[in-house]
Amino acid sequence: MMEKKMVMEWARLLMNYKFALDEVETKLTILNEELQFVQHYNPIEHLKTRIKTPESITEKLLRKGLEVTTENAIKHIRDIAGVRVTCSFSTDVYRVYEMINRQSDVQVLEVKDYIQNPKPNGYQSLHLIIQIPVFLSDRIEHVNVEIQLRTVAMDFWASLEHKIYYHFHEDMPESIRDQLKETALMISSLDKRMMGLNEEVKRLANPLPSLL
Ligand code: 0O2
Repeated sequence: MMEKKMVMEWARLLMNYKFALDEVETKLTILNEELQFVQHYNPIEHLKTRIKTPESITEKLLRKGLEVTTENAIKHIRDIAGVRVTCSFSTDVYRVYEMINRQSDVQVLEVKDYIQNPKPNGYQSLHLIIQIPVFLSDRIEHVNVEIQLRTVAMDFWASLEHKIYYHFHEDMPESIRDQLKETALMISSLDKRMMGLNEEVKRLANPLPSLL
């Protein structure tokens, strides 16, 4: 009986995160489609959402030395619901961030700018923890969602690094570590070149009239 109650508690918790994720996905899709309509330009290339599995939540709580309860999950794990937003250029990353930040029902709780300050291994992304209200039948739940924003090139690097990390964990050979750092720098410079190229094309090409 006790077990059934716990299962229901976790199912409800995950459901709330799913609702929050649906809301954030809709917000981002609206921004992208509206900009496509008024400026003939879509800042977002891909959107991917995921909910952490109960196993992964449990593992993270135990790693933090915490008891596995829904209260602790809500309080201490801010990335149960996650959205990964891939943009063409880093200017788009910050543009999407600004648009989200301006929305009155969104509270930005935390910003980690690994683009301005990459991680020591070279990882780049802009991470936001936001909180949004989810309107349920009898109450409002304020739910945290992690948004990771990055360019296509940063995403290419991060997905390869993730696979490599999976093989070696903390014992990554130095030569691989060095090559990852080197390729991260190449990604940065590629992003800058592509952005410059895009600016030049915008200057030279006949723009479609903006509807704004
Ligand atoms: P998954 O499978 O993507 O969910 P915190 O969540 O704050 O306790 P941390 O590490 O300080 O832990 O958070 P941070 O730095 O914001 O990173 C969280 C997520 O960013 C990770 O989630 C990864 O998705 C991604 N990330 C962070 N660092 C790296 C990196 O070096 N390489 C790659 N490829 N991804 C990174 P999870 O929970 O680790 O995994």
